[in-house]
Amino acid sequence: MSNRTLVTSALPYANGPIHLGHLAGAYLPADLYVRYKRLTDEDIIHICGSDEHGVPITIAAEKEGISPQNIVDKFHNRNKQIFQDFGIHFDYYGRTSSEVHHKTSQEFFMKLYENDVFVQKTEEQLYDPEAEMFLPDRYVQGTCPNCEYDEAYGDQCESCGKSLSPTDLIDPKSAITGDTPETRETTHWYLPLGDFQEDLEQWLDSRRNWKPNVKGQVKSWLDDGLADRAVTRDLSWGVPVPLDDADGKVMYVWFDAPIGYISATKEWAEEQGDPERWKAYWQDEETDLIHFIGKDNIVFHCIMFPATLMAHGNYTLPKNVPANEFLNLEGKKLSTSRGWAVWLEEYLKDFDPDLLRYVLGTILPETKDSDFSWEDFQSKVNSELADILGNFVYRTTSFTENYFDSKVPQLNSPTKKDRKTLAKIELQKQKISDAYESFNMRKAITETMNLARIGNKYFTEMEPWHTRKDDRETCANTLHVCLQITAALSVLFDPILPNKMAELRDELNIDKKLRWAHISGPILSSGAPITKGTILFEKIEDEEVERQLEKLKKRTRENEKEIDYQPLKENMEFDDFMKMDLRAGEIIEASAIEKADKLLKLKVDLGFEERTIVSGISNDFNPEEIVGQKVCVVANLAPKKLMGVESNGMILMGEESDGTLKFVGTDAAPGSPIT
Ligand code: B3M
Ligand code: ZN
Repeated sequence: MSNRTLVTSALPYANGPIHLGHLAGAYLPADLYVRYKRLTDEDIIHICGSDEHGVPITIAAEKEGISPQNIVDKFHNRNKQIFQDFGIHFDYYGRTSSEVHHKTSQEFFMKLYENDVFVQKTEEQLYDPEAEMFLPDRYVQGTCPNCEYDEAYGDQCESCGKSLSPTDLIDPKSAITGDTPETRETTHWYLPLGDFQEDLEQWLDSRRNWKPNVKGQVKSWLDDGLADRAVTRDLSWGVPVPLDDADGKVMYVWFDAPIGYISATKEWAEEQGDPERWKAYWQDEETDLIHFIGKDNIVFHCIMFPATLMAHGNYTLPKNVPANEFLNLEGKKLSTSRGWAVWLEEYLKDFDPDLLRYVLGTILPETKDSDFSWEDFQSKVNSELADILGNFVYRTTSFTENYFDSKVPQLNSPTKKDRKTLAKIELQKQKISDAYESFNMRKAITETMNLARIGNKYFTEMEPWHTRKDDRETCANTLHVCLQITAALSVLFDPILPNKMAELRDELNIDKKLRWAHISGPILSSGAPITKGTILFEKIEDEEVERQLEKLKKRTRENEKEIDYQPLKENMEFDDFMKMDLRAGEIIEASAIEKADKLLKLKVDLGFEERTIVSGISNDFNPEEIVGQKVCVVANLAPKKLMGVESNGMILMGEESDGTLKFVGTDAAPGSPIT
């Protein structure tokens, strides 16, 4: 096992502030992991920074009417600060507009160019004559050729998850002028990913302990065969392509952004006064490179970037990419544009960062999408942090102050129960380590809280309030055991609750530099002085939860006022309508479709037969919850293949202004015509 690790967290676009979805996807799990590893004295650094290029930046700048530079300056500083306030610790927070980054990515580009890796192609691309520019990526929207979703972007369809080129879109429209673009010829450099297929497959096969959802997604990309990917764009914002014949061309943001991890490591090494040190993290086979990202970034980190590193040579490849799924809010998909999000800056005005670190940590979307609700937040703060951890620590320290003169009592002839309880510390420590090592942060947190549960139960069963009167020795042993557990908790909980645990270690007068190995203990020596604990966690009142919900709803109501309802389509003839055969049906089976983010494969009972229908509803519904759902089906729609599955019909859905989908239901028996 290596003992040097480089952890990277996805570089957030510097086009908006950080919200709960970002935290749950990459930053909190990465920080938990790094803080744990640091306690084990491993050589580990955590690198992040702002992604300051690409269409997301220029579109945001255009919306705000300021320059791209102004946008990135504003959000780089804001986001750096907010991560710090929330206790997400990076060894270095770089930015891709830095000189070192421009130089590093240009060196990469040139090395690949000189190695003859790129394919240069001149092709027709979409062009907006009024805006006088080509329309790469999100500058164009249209209908997805794969699933017919009509707001697909030029780089990806958010409905079926397929990655696209602008020219794939049916009925494309410029995002700048709304006009239908024309096509013009332009030349670009492509990374022929197919050339790396075999090496990528080998590399993936050699990786152990990956999350099945990540490995599955990468495997299915590979199974489909890899196509050429353009690594340059006709844009004025980005890292200029360092070739003579490349005027007005910059690198594709997904080519330069991951190289940003390397640039930031170089800047970190420079700051350490050891400019060559970055090489140990990037070029030494013994170093474990771990990328924490959200699931929408998997293809870039598991195919494109590794291929770039292979093409360059001399770089280590990622050891693991523990990508998370998405976090929903109050049962609905997060949407920053509609105000359906909780921004970190806003959260920190009302609550302590540690509370959210804990609660979010227990619901991280590690294997499937998960949901954050304020009610659950309140319940976990009150019944877990306050009632279990806070209560245990408080009753232990205040009892010690009141009846043992604020000193750790001696352990004399402990009973089997005392010894067994003490041994639980080591047992839990091991379980927690295993969970962190396998990127199972939720489990690590649950097992950490379980030690506080064990302590609480033991305290209650031992009834020290009785033994203190007639059995001093037993009482002393009870408190000794509870204090050792408290001390162990102050280290075990450190990755999760760094601020609160620093306070607790102060109260216990124990060394701030306590490491993971010390947990095996005993940490406290008999007779050592401790201070009576303060209440670590205050309970959250119902009114506070209501206030947060109201804030969220008010913001979306305000946003809703601005909603432009879709204009009505043209009238149609009665006879045309009558061609449509609508039937009542019932979903009898539902399952996810690999790699298709939004699609579910449904089996629908239509009375006279059972049908397979593919439906783009997986963002709103889990397969399990919709079995038994009564639906209206367009039953005579011509069959169509979606992501390799033949769909025979369409399920009618209502779509609310925030994109939330609701079934159009009917109580009629399956097969009944809907007229
Ligand atoms: N900025 C996308 C995102 O924020 C992108 C990540 C880059 S990581 C190299 O989701
Ligand atoms: Zn699609």
